[in-house]
Amino acid sequence: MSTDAVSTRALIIGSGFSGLGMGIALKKQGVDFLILEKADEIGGTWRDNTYPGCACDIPSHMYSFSFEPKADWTHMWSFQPEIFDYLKGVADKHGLRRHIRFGAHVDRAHWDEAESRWHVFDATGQEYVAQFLISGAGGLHIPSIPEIPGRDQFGGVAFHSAQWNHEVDIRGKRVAVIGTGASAIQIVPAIVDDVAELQLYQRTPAWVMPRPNNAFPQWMRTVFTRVPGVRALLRAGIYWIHEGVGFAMTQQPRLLKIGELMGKWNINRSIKDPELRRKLTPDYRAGCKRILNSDTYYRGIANPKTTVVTERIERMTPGGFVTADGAEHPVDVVIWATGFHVTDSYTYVDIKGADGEDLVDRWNAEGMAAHRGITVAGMPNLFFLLGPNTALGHNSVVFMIESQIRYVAQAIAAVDQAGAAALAPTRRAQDEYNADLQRHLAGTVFSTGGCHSWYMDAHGVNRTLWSGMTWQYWLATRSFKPSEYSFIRQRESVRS
Ligand code: N01
Repeated sequence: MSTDAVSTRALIIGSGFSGLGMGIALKKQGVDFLILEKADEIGGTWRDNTYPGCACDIPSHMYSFSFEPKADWTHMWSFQPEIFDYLKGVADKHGLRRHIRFGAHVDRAHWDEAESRWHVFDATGQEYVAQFLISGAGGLHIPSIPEIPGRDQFGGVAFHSAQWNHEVDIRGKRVAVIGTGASAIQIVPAIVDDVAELQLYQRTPAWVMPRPNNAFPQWMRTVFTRVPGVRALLRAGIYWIHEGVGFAMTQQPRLLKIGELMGKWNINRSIKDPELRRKLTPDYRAGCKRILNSDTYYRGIANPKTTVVTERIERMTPGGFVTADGAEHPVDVVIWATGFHVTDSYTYVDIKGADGEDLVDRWNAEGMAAHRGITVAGMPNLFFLLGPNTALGHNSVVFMIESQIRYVAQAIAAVDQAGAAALAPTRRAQDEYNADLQRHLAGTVFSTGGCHSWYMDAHGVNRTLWSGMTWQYWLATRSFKPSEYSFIRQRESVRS
């Protein structure tokens, strides 16, 4: 340990919903901690994504901490500035800022067995030492831009949806949006009126459900604020409606046909051209990829300024795109709404656990897997929030994060109670848990729905989504089970 290393008991990576929620829990538990944040502000995904139209596709009364309700959300599905403000308010209220090191981009960490401590380094070389290391980095923060031949020759402006360049004036420009995922469907209607021409490059159409998102009238917000129980009732209603969708996705995929009828109705009410309707209608089961919701996306497409390009992009030129049919598409601005490095996100941090074992090598060889999505055999005192197989296709990930935070807090308490230095799940417990998880996933729409999605890794194994409903995950993580763990005293090996 260098002389200027910063020591604390727990290090948390990231200050989004996960990192902030974990910080609040550790504060309550009296565990000294530091949050390492790569940027100069808190907020994670809700700080980074500032694209026009950016909003949450889960209702805000559910997509918020259960212990920090906000009665006066302006919309059912709030826009990014309001969610960002909410998180800043939570950080301030709980006095978290003094626990945060901004500009600390973690790029490597190793477990020192003799000391039973993690040594963590940021990109500037600053060293941090802690007994517990908790990643709240999530899996949707490293932009993915396709390697299209000629991309570096493009003479216009190009940026990723999560790195929106607000210096660029898109008014009157020929703009290309690449991708038709959750980000793109919000961007298209938000910019179409401003641009001269909008080319939307679609590889796979999404199922997009209707979503009326008018602002809550003031009287309703007053009721949520003043009448006891109403807001909680709304949250419960939202929760169980989404769990109903989760039931269909994970137990009865055939029920999703009902959603497909709604999706088709959503297309038909805005799009009159039968050929365009055909292009926009998915040929896979709804839910196989993330189900999207918007009342404005298809209207944006119906705008005469919009062209949907379904031919494969072959290459880029200084002036735009050339598609597989040989057509040239001149553009001034390219917006990559092409998603994130998800199943390989772990390769961006170098983590070495017990006996110097490299987590990247392990997961490259075996696939990304953790015990209950949180801890990893051979990696003492390392915890993941929104780790492997804990993302959702149907409900609020904040619910999952809260379950995990509770579990991590219990694990830390268990180490202290046992008078140990560290713990790691046994290989057996982790393998049994994951074998069961994969068995359940095999019957879900994510596996059977006939699509290609970012839920799957390079080997076609779902390493991202939870296999059931969220209350089942809550049950699976509600109480920490010491019997699934090896407890480690200093200088002891953790291999089991
Ligand atoms: O990214 P995506 P996103 N040529 O990966 C296409 C969350 N989120 O940023 O489907 C042409 O979903 C790709 O095509 P295909 C949410 O969890 C949440 O939109 O692979 N196209 C796809 O259409 C979401 O799922 C909110 O065939 C290419 C698109 O790019 C996740 O973030 C809001 C291509 C990428 O879609 C990611 O959403 C926004 C290529 N070479 C996002 N490569 C909330 O409201 C990729 N594509 C909570």
